[in-house]
Amino acid sequence: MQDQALKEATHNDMANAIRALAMDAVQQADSGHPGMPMGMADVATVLFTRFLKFDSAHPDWPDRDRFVLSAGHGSMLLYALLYLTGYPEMTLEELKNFRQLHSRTPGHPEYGHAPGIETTTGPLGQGLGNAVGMALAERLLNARYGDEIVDHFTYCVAGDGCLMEGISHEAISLAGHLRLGRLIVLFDDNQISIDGPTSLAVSDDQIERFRASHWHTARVDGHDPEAVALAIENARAVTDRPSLIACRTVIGYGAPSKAGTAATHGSPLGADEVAGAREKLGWRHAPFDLPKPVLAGWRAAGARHRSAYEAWAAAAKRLEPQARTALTDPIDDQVSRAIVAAIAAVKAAFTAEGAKLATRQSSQKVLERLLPIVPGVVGGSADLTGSNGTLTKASVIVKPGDFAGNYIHYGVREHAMAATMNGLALHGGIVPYGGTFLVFTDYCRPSIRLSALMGQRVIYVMTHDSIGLGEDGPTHQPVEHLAALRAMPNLYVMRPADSVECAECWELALLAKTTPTILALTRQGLPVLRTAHTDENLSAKGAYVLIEPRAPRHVTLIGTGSELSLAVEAAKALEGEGIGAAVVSMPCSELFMAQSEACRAKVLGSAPRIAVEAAAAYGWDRWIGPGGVFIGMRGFGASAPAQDLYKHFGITAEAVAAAARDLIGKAKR
Ligand SMILES: Cc1ncc(C[n+]2csc(CCOP(=O)(O)OP(=O)(O)O)c2C)c(N)n1
Repeated sequence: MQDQALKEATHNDMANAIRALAMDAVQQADSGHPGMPMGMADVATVLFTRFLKFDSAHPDWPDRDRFVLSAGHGSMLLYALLYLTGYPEMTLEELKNFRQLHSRTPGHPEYGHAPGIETTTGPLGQGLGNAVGMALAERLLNARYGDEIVDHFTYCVAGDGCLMEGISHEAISLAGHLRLGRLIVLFDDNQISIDGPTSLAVSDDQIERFRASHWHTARVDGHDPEAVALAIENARAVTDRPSLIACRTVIGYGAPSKAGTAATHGSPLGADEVAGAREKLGWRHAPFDLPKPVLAGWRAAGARHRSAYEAWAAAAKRLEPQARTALTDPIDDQVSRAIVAAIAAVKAAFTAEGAKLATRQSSQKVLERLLPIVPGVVGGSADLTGSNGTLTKASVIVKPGDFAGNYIHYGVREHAMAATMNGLALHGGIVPYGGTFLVFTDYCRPSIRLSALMGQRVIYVMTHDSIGLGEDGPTHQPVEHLAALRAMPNLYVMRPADSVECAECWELALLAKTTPTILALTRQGLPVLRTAHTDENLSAKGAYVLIEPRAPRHVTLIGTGSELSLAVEAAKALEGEGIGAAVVSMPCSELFMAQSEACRAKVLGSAPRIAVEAAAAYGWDRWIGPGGVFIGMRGFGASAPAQDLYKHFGITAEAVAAAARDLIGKAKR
């Protein structure tokens, strides 16, 4: 029955249904991008009706093919496809509410707004990076679970804009190197972007570019369904390289006077042009009205793989329960408990040993302990493995075409590393961590923002977190980065002060299901400040009192990371003078913000406050309050041994103690 319906609906009618929905929804919203969906309707119809393995009734099928719309402005293409193929949440009403508040159809596809939206796209090129991550996740899980459980393709629609973005270079290069044969990019080669023809700004030979990165390539007429189908078939057969299919299309296909021009890119076509397009396409139906056979054909496409889904579900049932859960939830309750127990043991050992360690080293030691108990964790570094401490004894390197490992050499590709990690997390079954220097969060930031916006558990191991890195100098010394990262919603910025806090922060990061984490770690050694062991994760509240003075609190010293020891030293000196100085450690201000007012007030107290952090002051006013003092950086750093830099910039225990005396004196006056 279903196959019959699919046979009876003609390709043209099915593609025109996408075009009509796109132009009508944009018209109704009076904003949006009709050109791209109209141009790519033929390619998408071929993909969704003949190849894409999915079942609209089971959008969470772990072994579904992934479809990533990297050219996110063409969101109506995706929404139309989800509606047509019968995803229950994507109703006609939602299409009519395109771009309206609380709809499932925002301007750009947003992960979590409706099943079938695999990732948030809009910032061009990010989707391509995510697709690389998904294709990599598929191979990694295939190596663990076998073909019966994980064996799918990742398709990505990218436009000229995606391919002009720098991230595309990194992503393409990484995918080609790793030989991700299950990745197929469909390039909407319409030679138009916003300013006009792409020839205004770019003249790359994309085929040659991809070929140079070891991709299989093909060029087709994107309006010839058979040619597109053959190209996809060929691409699927190439298993040792990713594939690019450059689909030559006409933007706004069907619009009588605007097709092929930038006028269709990002504005409604206008009533006359829409009417003309209906005429030209031979589509005689009212807006949002779809003839039954066409809708039936599409719905049949949405159910084409039902029996494959059922076969998969039966195979999945035969898995060990833990392995089955791990496919979608690598850190379930059982693994969470194991993590908590392991962290408590690591903390106890750190406290007992009392060794001075850089937090990047403590982080590595924690990972050594964690990796064997959390098999879903996949690490890596952007060519700073030794510096970041991201490799462990349990790490096995992923090599081109060999995906049995759990560690990725991302190369010097920070941006693609971050976008790939988003893809790994979004795919499910994997919790990614990856390292570089904290200063290069700037090179990852657009992807970090998407980790946060999508609520993905991605762990950024960012070492060399201040002037404390020393001789490499100001190009490598983060100053404003902590403040900039703390400004981002739904991102935990954790700056542990010693090895014990470092372990606690790892636990928090791994258990933060819907929030990414930046672990800001030191290059230089730090003393253990948590000298009394407790199983309790004191970092969980974001800040806590490390030292409460015997004398009444005259002043509260707040520190993070490497500077907490300066606060401790200052407090000791002040104690000798009869000044009661409390020391508050604040490894994560976001978590502290989430505490009750009463809890925060208890930690911070009512005495005057001094904060010390080898970074910019921005944001610290909130914690030191009016009249408080901040001791930190006022400009860029310099190249010198770390000790000299701390002295030079006045970030010392003596400076903290002097500021405290001054502040107390003022308070007394
Ligand atoms: C990083 C980023 N920069 C700029 C934009 C704004 N923008 C949206 S679409 C677009 C042009 C894209 O051209 P193309 O990929 O050819 O899409 P088409 O015109 O074919 O729809 C631009 C510059 C964006 N979304 N993301």
